[in-house]
Amino acid sequence: MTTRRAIIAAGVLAAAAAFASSPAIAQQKIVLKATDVHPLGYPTVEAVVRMGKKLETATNGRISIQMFPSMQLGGEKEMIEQAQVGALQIARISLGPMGSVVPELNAFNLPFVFRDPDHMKKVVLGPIGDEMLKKLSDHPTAGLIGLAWMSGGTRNVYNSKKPIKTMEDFKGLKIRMMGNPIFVDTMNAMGGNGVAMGYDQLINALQTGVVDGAENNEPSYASGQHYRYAKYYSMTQHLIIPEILVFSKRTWQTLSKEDQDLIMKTAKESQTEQWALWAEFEKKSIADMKANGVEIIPVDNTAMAAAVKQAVYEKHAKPLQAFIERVQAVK
Ligand code: GTR
Repeated sequence: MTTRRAIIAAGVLAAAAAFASSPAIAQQKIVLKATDVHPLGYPTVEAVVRMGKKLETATNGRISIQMFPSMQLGGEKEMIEQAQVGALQIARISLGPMGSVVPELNAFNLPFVFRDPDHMKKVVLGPIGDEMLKKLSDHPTAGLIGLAWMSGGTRNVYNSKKPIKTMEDFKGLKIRMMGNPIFVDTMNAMGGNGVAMGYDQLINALQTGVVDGAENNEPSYASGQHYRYAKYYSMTQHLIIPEILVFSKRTWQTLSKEDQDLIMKTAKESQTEQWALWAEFEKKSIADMKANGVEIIPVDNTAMAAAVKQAVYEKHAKPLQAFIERVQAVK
């Protein structure tokens, strides 16, 4: 058994013990294991920590959240797997790796599908976002309940070699992308070589030169200190990907309706809090980047957007067309 499998198996046993549904232990303490790739203090982590405090207050300590930040339980692929089997309860992940779980979610993973972060917010916090959460929760094999959406800012490309301003500048550069074919194809269409890899492997890959760069929002780049290995941050703004808070369906089914409602309510509150925390944290991250000598390069992304829309939409967007049109109609 691999270590990862062993961890998951141990987690399943522990979870089964913790969530045994006999009425006699219904009042027992419920400790919800939550995880995130980011460190304590990062907006997504802080919002879930606050959600835990609210749950404790509302239930006199009967329900609480134990947070495992900083990839302590592995990368996002592992988080999804552990939530599916009930080895953990709450995972805050990017929507990026969720495309392989529920393909419709990829409508939000397409490059340039949102005009700007405000447009993304309007869509995901409106009826289309609700519908997507329901699609996830109702999915027969996904094994996850969709709780809430969070902000993931706008993603830009950074690298260790040179300032990237045009598609020509990407030539020969290996750029790490999240594990979803849409993103690898996006990078290839922009002119670079997309390499799929988990976030948990990225810092090492940057350090050893396995990749020349990656792409992310300012908060991830700054809090992960990726500037130590890749100082050129080019404002390509190619992806605006929402973050999602998911809950293990296996555990969910063992909870009372009241507990489910309370978790849902506090999750929606954490969504609002995260969005507010994000705005501040983004500013702070840009200041950190400047203080650490990052070169922030303005980019005219018109040609990149055109190339990406042709290649990536041709290949991935056809089954999602109806959703895309509805997304773009949101003003
Ligand atoms: C971050 C996001 C993470 C993770 C990471 C990545 O912006 O918050 O959930 O997906 O990007 O690039 O893998």
